[in-house]
Amino acid sequence: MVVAAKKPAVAKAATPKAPMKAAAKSPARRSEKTGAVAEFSKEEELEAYRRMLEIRRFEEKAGQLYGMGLIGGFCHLYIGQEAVVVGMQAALREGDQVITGYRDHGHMLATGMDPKGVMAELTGRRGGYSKGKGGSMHMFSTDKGFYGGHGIVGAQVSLGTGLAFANRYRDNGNVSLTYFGDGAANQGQVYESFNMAELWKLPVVFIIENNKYAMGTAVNRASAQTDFSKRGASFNIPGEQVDGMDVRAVKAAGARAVEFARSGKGPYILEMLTYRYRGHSMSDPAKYRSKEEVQKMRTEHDPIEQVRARLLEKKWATEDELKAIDAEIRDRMNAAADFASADPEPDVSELYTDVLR
Ligand SMILES: Cc1ncc(C[n+]2csc(CCOP(=O)(O)OP(=O)(O)O)c2C)c(N)n1
Ligand SMILES: [Mg+2]
Repeated sequence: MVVAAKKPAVAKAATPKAPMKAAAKSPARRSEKTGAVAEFSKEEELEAYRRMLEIRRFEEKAGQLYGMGLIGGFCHLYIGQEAVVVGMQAALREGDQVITGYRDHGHMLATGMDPKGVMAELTGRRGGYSKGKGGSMHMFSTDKGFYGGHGIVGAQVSLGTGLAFANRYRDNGNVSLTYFGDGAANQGQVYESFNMAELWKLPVVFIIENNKYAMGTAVNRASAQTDFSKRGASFNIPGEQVDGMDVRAVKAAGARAVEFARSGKGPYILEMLTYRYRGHSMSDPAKYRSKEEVQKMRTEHDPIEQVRARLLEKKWATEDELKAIDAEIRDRMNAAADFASADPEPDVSELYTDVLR
C-alpha cells in the first residue's frame, strides 16, 4: 500500500544513484577463502576473542539452564558458529539492521543486546526483552537494530529484504544483514526476495550460514546445488564462499559486502562455511553425524581457539591474561543466569498486553 501511495520513491528505488553493473558482472565469484587472510591487529584479535567467548559462555549457560528445566520450549544453540556474527557485526555501523532465524542468541549478543535481558527472556521472566512472553525465538531490540529471531524457516529472508526496501525508500544509507541457514536456502520465498532485491538494488547482504545440516539432514541430501554462494546467479547477485570459522575472513568479506550494498549496487550473498557443535536444538541427540566429525571441527577449526593460538604465539597476551578475560566473562554470564532465575515471571495482568487479539 505504501508502495502504491508513494510512486516517486519507488521509482527512485528502482533507479539507484550508483552505477550497479560493474561488480555484479561475475556472480558467484569464489572468495579468497584459500588465499591469505588479512591479519588482525592486537586490538582486533582481543576484541574478537572477547566477543566470541561471550557468546560461547552465554550459550553454555543457556544449555545448563535448559537442562535444569528453567527454559521451556525450543532452544537452539549457536556454539561453533561464533565467528560469523562477530566478524559480520564488525562491518556494521549504527542504524544497520540484523535479522535471523531461531538460532539467534549469538546474533543478539553481537548487536550489543544485554545478556541479562536475553537470558531472562529464555527463562520467561519479567526482565526479558519481551517481558518474558516471547522466549528464545521472539526477541527484538530496535535500539540495537535486531529484528528477531524467526521460527518459520526462511521467513526472515523476505522480512530482511523488506527492511532493506525501507532503507532504500527512506534513503537512509542503512544496510540489512539477513542471515539464514543452508536448509532455509531451499525455501521459495528466498528466491522471490532475491529477485526483488536485485531488481530494486536493495541494500541487503544475504548471509547463508552453511553449518552442513538442516536439523538431521546433511546439505548434500537436501540441496541440488551445494555451493550456496551461487544461489543468486540467475538474479545476477554476486556471491562468495567464506571460511566462517575464521573471524578475520568473515570480517574482510563482511566489509566488502556491506560496502557494496551501502553504495547502491544492490544485494550480495556471503556463504559462511561453518559448523554447529551441538544438536539442532536441545532435544536432538545428533545421531546423523559421527562424534569424530564434530571432534575434528572442534580441535582443528574452532574459531575461538584460532584467535587464542594467534594471541599466544604473537605474545600479544599471556595464558593468565586470557584466563582473566574468560573469568570476567563467566562471571557476567553467571550473573545473567542468576538474574534470569530469580526475576519474577510476568504478572497475569500482562497476558494480553502487546498481543494482537
Ligand atoms: C517453514 C518451516 N518448515 C519447517 C520447519 C521445521 N524446521 C525447523 S529448523 C529446520 C531446519 C533448518 O535448517 P537450516 O536452515 O540449515 O538452519 P540451522 O538449524 O542449521 O541453523 C526445519 C526444517 C520450520 N520451522 N518452518
Ligand atoms: Mg543448517
